Amino acid sequence: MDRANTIAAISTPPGAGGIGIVRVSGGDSLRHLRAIFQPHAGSCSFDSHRLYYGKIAHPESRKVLDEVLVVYMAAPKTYTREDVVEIHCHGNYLGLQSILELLLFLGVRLAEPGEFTKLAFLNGRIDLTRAEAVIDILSARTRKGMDMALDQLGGSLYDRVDLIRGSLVRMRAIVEVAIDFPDEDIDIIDHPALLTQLSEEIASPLARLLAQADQGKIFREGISVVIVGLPNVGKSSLLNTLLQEERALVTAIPGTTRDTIEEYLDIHGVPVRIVDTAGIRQNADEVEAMGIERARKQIEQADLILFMLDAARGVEEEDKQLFESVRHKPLLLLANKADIADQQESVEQFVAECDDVPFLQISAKQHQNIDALKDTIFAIVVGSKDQWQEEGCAPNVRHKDALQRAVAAAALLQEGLEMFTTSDLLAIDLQECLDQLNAIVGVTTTEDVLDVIFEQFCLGK
Ligand SMILES: Nc1nc2c(ncn2[C@@H]2O[C@H](COP(=O)(O)OP(=O)(O)O)[C@@H](O)[C@H]2O)c(=O)[nH]1
Ligand SMILES: [Mg+2]
Repeated sequence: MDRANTIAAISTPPGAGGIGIVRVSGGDSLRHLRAIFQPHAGSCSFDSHRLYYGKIAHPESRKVLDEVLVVYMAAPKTYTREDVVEIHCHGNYLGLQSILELLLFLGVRLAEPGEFTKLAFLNGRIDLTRAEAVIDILSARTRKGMDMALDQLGGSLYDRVDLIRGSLVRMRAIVEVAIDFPDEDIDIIDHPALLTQLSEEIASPLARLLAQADQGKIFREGISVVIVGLPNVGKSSLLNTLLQEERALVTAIPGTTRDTIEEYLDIHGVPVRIVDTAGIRQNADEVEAMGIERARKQIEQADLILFMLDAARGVEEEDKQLFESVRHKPLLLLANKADIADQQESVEQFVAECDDVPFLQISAKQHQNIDALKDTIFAIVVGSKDQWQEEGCAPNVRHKDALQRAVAAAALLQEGLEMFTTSDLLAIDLQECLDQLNAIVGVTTTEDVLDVIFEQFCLGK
């Protein structure tokens, strides 16, 4: 009996809630549960996957720690594939903490972050892409992001990688036969056929997956959009309109916004961090100047700048100077106050001068063209919506890195086939390509890579 191999953690977040759950996994789970659980019915059979009502009490002092529901789940049909016990308590962290401490006192070990999911992976219940999907489900900021993660948990990424692996394995079998019969090398390998297979079943699907990695990053991590413009053009009004709440102060007095304000917005499933800045101008007082300094920092980190003009005031020299200072960033030009656009001409002239920058007329106050603004932001950062929805797969940074290496190996393989290279050399590139895909699904993944992955989890998952 290896005591240290039974682990426990509080699986619900800190703070008060309706219920809180202590989770235990390992061969001694049931034994410990029996020691601390007093069933309401006097005794219970602990049938697997059944909920029992009772109390948790200290085995020696008999002190009751909480009134609970407990469930014992027998291996292997559990999250970790080991015996699992869950204790559903009142959602007070003090109560949860004392039950966890009691388990530790009995010899259970405190689980590391992500250890339950790591066990699910190590015990072969899920592959590595599915384990990573669990992280994404827990951290998704939009419904769309969560749906994508659920697809990945369902095997969307695994299946696509596995198809390519299958093709590589078939190709390797042919090449290995050729290695065994070196004299008949040329006859065994049908070069044109392998080139077609390489292109259709390996290189193209790899390229498609790689293309989706960038979109995956956007949906997973989101983007940062910063509203920039002179004081009083309507930046804070736009932030409020986008958020549909009065988040930032709006007044007719220039210099009202003195600090940067940021909030999250869901634009067609992309988590967008939208930042309202202090209007950048000369002759600002000390506090406003500090706000302007912060605005500059936000601008440098931004994925997209919404550069706002005031169509009622028109474009002045100071607008142009400010525009030049952000010209190096991805830009969307907005002419605000379309409802009272008295200086339409000067705006149109300015827009004509920078014809490579996308442009929209809006009214932040009257909510004009706000949907078009969201669509445009989405189109600039993601591309067309239809293109995305076709294939619901989102490789993460780790997958992307491996995919790039696999693509490079596939290119070498193609070159080798075209030049009738010897089979043993072809086999090297084939294996490299396969190794990279194996790393994605976790067939060959080193311990330190696994550590990095599971460290991203919170405690109790
Ligand atoms: N008519 C009109 N006024 C607006 C519009 N957007 C903002 N304003 C007004 O312009 C003034 C400055 O707005 P504010 O959002 O504080 O500008 P900021 O300094 O750029 O943040 C306020 O009086 C707003 O009510 C708009 O679309 N139309
Ligand atoms: Mg403002």
